[in-house]
Parts: sequence; structure tokens; C-alpha cells
Amino acid sequence: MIRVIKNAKIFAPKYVGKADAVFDNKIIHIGKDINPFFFPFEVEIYDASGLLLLPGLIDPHVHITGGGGEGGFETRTPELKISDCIKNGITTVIGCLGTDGVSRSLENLYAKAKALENEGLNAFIYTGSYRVPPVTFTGSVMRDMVLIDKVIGVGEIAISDHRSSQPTFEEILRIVADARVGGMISGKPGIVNFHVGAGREGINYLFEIIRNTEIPVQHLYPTHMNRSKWLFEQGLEFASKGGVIDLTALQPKYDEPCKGEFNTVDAIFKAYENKLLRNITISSDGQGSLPKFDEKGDFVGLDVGSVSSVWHTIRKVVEKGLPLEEAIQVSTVNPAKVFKLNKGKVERGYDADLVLVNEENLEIVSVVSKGEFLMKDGVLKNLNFEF
Ligand code: FWO
Ligand code: ZN
Repeated sequence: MIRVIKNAKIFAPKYVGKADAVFDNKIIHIGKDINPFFFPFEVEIYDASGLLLLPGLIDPHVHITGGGGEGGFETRTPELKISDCIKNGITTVIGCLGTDGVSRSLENLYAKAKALENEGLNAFIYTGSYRVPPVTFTGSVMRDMVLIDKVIGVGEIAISDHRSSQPTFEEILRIVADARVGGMISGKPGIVNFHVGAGREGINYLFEIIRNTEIPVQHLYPTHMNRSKWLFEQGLEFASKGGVIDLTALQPKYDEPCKGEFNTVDAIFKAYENKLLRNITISSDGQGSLPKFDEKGDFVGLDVGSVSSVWHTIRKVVEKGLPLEEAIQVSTVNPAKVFKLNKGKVERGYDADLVLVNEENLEIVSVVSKGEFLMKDGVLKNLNFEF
């Protein structure tokens, strides 16, 4: 079905002004004063006056089958509800396993990603979990990349963390090498998503890879890089060498981040000031555990990440003064570039993943994924179009 959304203020992310969007599963045309009555086929016409039209949000780190478990079986966290993605404007997720790669399975992760896709979302997965050697479908990272359609990389591989498998540099290097070549053979990005803990080594392994090997920086994608101010500074240095770093979004229930964490909003501003905003993405750690450990490393409790943290963080950044067309890049064009997705822009030829937002209060009111409305509370459908 061809649809036309008229009169929205379009952020592609760049602000293009008030215009009309014509789309089926892909964006067909963006233009002014489109008159659908000249179309020689049936169309649905929507009036989005007073709304902003943005690209659908991409959340590159979501425990779609749940995670947690760091405090025993009863602390395993619940799986993702697609409704949480839709109402928060998330149209693409990359699913991952975390600490628990035993009671959580890749087969379950794959099935959940297929379910999300069948229900209208865009979903991909990482093979592996925290552990090294990585848990795999087929016994090899490279075979997983080549043979499992939804696998776009490996992660979240834990480094510099008391819960990691204390991997050697060589073990990490082999995973990155296999992800790169597996990606080449399958036409995928071959990303290794590193879970970076609070350990003093930070992302030194990643600097060693770009310094001492032929492997290009784009395969290295560290997350939780705002875990501390020190780690974020190390991340900015990595970004200045062309790397992309992922920040864990500010969870809505706390207005300040967890103890010691560098506030995601401040981190985005700092990157912007350093002209490195293009090298920043944010992710929710949705349905993952946000565990707390005491100084002896004993578990003291956990919270659960929420996919609502992505848009919450972007709104906070805008409220703090960064223009919307800049702020949304961290969850549209930037992650789309990392994963080589035909998404993240409201431009002809791109996938029709769109979010409509109330101009006054930045509330998300309608969401389109692959050209279909998953939520359309805010747009009025004009049956007879007066013009
Ligand atoms: C972070 C996911 C952490 C799981 O360090 O890595 O634990 O397996 O569900 N979460 N371990 C949360 C911090 C960035 C706050 C995970 C979690
Ligand atoms: Zn993690």
C-alpha cells in the first residue's frame, strides 16, 4: 500500500522543513504539496500537521530474550515486549546475550528476532555472549556469520570486567578476524560488540588491534563507554582514530546515572564539542540487568534496562540545548552506518522506518516500520483530501 504523510516537519536527520513523504516499504519521494489525487493508484493519505517526522530509531544493544542472572536464577530478567519498542520509536534492534550464556541460548535469541521481524520490527542478532571462546550456533563465529541470516556480528564480548572470561589478546584478535572475514563472505558488517567493564585496561586491546594489525577499526564496537569519565575519555581517543563508541542510554527512572557513570547526556555534548558526534551511538541495554556489586565484587542488587531510555536520552539532550537534527544522529544515521543498514534517513530509497513526534512535547505519537503503521495515534487519515 502506498501511503502519503503530509505536512510534517521532516528531520532527515537534517531539518528539511515542512514536506510530504510518499512511501511503501521504502521511501519513494519527499516533496512539498504532493497532490495524491494525481496518482493512478490507491493511496492512504495522512495529515501530520503539528508533528515532526524522524527516521525510526535503531537500538544496537538489546537483550531481547532477557539477561541478568548475576545474583542467581531468580535475578534473570524478562524478555523484551515489542510494544515497548513501538511506543518508544524503536524500529530496529540488535539482540544479544550477556553474562549468562548457559541458561540463555542463541537459538532462543534467533527465534525472538524472527518473532519481532514477523510482528513488523527490524531485528538482527549477535552470535556469542560475554564468554571467550564465544558460544555459537555452528561451532564457529565465521560459520555463524555466513550461515545464520540474522547474525550480523559477535557480542557482547566482555573485556576489562570481573565477569569476563579474562580473554587473552590473541583470543580477542581471532574473534575480530573471524567476524571480519565472515562478514565479507556474507556481505555483512562483521561487527564485534565489546562489553567494556570498569577494569583498568579499558579498551587497550582495541588500540592494540588498530596499531599492530591490518584489521580496520570499523569492526570494533565497544559499548558502555560512558561507564566512567575515564573510560569515556579513552573512547573519545578511539573515536578520534575513526572508531565508533556506544554509550548506554540514561535510564528514565534515574535522572542521574548509576554511581561513577558519566552522564550519557553530558557525554553526547562532549563528543559534539569535540566534533566527534558522528562516532557516537547510544543503546538501551534493554532487558539486560544493570547489576551493582560492592567493592569486594559481591552482588548487591540489580535493575533492568529499558528500551525507553533511548528516546528519553535524546529528549534530555534536546532539552539541554543540542538541536534535534544533531541529537537524533546517535540513534539513526550513526548506528545505520555501523551496521551498513539502508536505514536512519528520511530520504528516497531508504527503508520506510519513520517516527512521528508531537512538536510541543516531543511525545512519540506514531511509528511506521517497513512502510506499515505499528502505532498511528497522532495522524489524522484524510479519506477525502481537500486541497
Ligand atoms: C551492564 C548486561 C553491566 C546481562 O555491566 O552488560 O552489567 O547479561 O543482562 N549490563 N550483564 C549494565 C551497566 C552498563 C550499567 C550488561 C547484563
Ligand atoms: Zn554489557
